Amino acid sequence: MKPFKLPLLLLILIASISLVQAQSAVRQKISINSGWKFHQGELTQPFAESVEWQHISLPHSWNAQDATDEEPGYCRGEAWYTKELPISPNWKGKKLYLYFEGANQEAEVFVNGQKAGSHIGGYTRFAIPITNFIDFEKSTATIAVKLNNRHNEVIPPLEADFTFFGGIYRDVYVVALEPVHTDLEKYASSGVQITTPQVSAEQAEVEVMTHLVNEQTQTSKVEVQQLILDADKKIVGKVSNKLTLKPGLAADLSQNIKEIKNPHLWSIEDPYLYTVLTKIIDSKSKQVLDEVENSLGFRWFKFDGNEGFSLNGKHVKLIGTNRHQDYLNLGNALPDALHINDIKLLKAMGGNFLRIAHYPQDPTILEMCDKLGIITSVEIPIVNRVTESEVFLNNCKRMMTEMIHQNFNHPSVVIWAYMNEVLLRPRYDNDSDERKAYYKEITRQAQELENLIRKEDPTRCTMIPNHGWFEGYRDTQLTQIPMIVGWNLYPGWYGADIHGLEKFLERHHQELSDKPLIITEYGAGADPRLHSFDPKRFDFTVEYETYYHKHYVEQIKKYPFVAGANVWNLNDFYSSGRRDAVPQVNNKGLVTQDRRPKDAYYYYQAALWNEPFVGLGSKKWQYRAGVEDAQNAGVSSQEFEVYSNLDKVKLFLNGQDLGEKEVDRNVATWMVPYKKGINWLEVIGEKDGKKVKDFMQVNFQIQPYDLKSEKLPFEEIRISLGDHRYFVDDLTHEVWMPDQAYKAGQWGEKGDIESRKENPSDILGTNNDPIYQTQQYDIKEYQLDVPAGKYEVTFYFAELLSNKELEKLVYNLGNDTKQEKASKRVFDVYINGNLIIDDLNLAEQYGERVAVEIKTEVFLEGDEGLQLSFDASAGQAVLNGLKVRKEY
Ligand code: GCB
Ligand code: CA
Repeated sequence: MKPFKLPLLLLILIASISLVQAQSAVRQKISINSGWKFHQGELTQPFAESVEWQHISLPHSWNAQDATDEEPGYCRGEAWYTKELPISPNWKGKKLYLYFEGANQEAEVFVNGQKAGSHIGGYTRFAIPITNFIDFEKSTATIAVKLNNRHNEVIPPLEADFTFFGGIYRDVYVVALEPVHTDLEKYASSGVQITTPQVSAEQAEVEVMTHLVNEQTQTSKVEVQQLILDADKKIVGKVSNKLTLKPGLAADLSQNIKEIKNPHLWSIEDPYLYTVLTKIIDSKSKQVLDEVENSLGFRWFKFDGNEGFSLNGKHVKLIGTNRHQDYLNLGNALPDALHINDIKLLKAMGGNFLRIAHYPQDPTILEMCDKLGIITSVEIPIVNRVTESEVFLNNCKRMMTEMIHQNFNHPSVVIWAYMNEVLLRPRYDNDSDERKAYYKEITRQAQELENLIRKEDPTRCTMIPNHGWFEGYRDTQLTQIPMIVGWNLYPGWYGADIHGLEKFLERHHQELSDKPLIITEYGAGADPRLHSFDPKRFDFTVEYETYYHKHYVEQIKKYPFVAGANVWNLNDFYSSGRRDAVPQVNNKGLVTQDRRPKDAYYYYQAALWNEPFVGLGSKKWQYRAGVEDAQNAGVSSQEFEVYSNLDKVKLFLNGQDLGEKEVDRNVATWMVPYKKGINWLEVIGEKDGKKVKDFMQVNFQIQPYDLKSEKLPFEEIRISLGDHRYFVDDLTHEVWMPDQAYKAGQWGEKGDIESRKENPSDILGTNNDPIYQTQQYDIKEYQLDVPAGKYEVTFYFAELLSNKELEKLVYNLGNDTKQEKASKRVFDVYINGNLIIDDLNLAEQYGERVAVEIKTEVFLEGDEGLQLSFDASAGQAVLNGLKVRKEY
């Protein structure tokens, strides 16, 4: 065989690559997510043969199903995980750890039957040393984790508007280290803390603090080397120090690299990252004992009470979202790819800001924010209330310290936060002495946490996010203690007047003029199945959500002292106590639980993008229905919005030009004359010769203006009674129309159309809750002027009133419907005088809040149409929905 010669260039390449190869063989970190077994429930003898185990892989959520079914509540208690961990012979003489990225929320870890360690808190990482429990004679070690997600008064969060899933729901690793290493036990961090004591466009200084451990029995002489690499992995800075490490001790070493000339700054538009490579080298043998890598971004920032936020000396308005970590049907157990997608989704929206609320999240989140240029705030999960105890406070402090150490080196992080709306659900009676003492205790705890952050990380800002009770937070000092005040503001959602927003902001600026302000939350709920051309507060239509956000974005942009704002929320998320249009879900997301954008998401693209943008409104509303125009036979005209950042845009319907419109505050509006069946909509905008487009298909069902029309024969109709909204069934694509007062030739309510009821409750036995959540109350006659023929008529009922103790619907703050007392309700239903349903008693025959669907067939010989009548012998008759389908 001929000797193989590498060309010189290639040799150089290989050399420079090997120089910076990140994961050295020194420090081993391998995931152990596969091959676990799971047991739900308590175990006194975990390894008895009788124990039943289920095969699972991590990440794992044990409530993925039971937190979303129709049974209220979900399992909160003990469960066990176990796994046989293969032991590598290479691990002999090394220091071994199990490294958990997150387990909710009290964990005890056992190795070969012995307790190796424990951790409290569901959202921070932890590293359990296991070396001493391993038998290197054996090929495996038995790992067991006892985990509990019960309510615990000393562990935050105590209560909150999200579901507390249980499980080892993030990655787990084995980490194998040489006896001399950076300290993983320093709150499960990398053991390296990087700061930039001085940074400008011309020059930067880097300080690297390394926490070292020598777990040998003899003294170790080492050299600690810090290399700063640019994005091309070229060395731009270097420092090295010799050190003698005493046996069994930890030592901290601080090293400075003074002159990085013309640093490439990290910014939102250009999130340039350097790498700091930390090496511990044995002075004698020159063997590398440990090597860790951290990213580094050169940037500086400022929050100002008048001027808002600036990054690297340039003013920027921070606009983005909050994010919850769950996903449709997965609970909290997401593969990394889904976390990564979310940050891409935020970036694609034009967002530059993320409030990671209400708890620290998967490590990929901040990695992606660093990479994509998204400014972040991270917080510990104290939500709604505290417990007056030192143990509680100490747990909070521990979480805070873990959060800071674990995420310290991310240039994207600029704020550490704590205590979300901590005055929302106070303990004790109003005005009682206990209440006053409780408020004092909150202030004390806040001050302690504040002091802790300032000590652990003086390079960042602090923040407390409050609910909209100005006096309360001011008087308890919670607006004074942190550096930034966060306000969660919901005027126009929970509060009736949307302009309450401006009043609140101006008040803050007047009374707390030097305090930087962030709108840490604002949002409105929307179920993508619900639509309206006359959207109303709390109706969960996509259109109301968009309306709400338009108003907020305008105000956020208008006030220079508003440093930033975070939509609540990027995604819809599970909240088991909620009874909205989708029960057990908080649907204030700009995208759904499976990350399908709602209109407001596209609106944000128009409002935030710098590149030319056009987007069709209600792009996901692909099945629509409407009444034929009075003047314009065969078509039905409806309002249609386009979102854009251009001055003018053009809309086409089925190739026909509907004209050019001016864009006013990112929105242009047309009346679109749909035809029956498939319609194509296309919008075109142009800037500097560059065209941008968007298109969609709408499948339109037209109700004849005269139901007896021969040109446009009647086929079928669905009406949600007591409702002003359209509802599209996800599964069947059937469109439910809003109800109307009777119009001759058409259909409708013959009595008082205003006699309606609605009740946001979980209607059992259906996914189409919104149809049943509204009803026509005290209904007497309903008429449809359909032509002769054979019809299938379907009635939809639900008893909305209940005397059973309602679960406290704490989060439905803005819902004005009073819970009325139920009383006996019995009624008959007739079609054209014939008795169809006799003595219907919904509560007794089916149960309260149960979806009831009853269908029948009728034959109409003449012109009489369908006359539905209701006759109550007790209480009032009700009807929630109606479907009429012509068979022939
Ligand atoms: C808030 C809370 C958040 C809730 C949100 C809402 O102010 O901080 O946890 O989910 O309101 O939707 O009500
Ligand atoms: Ca209804």
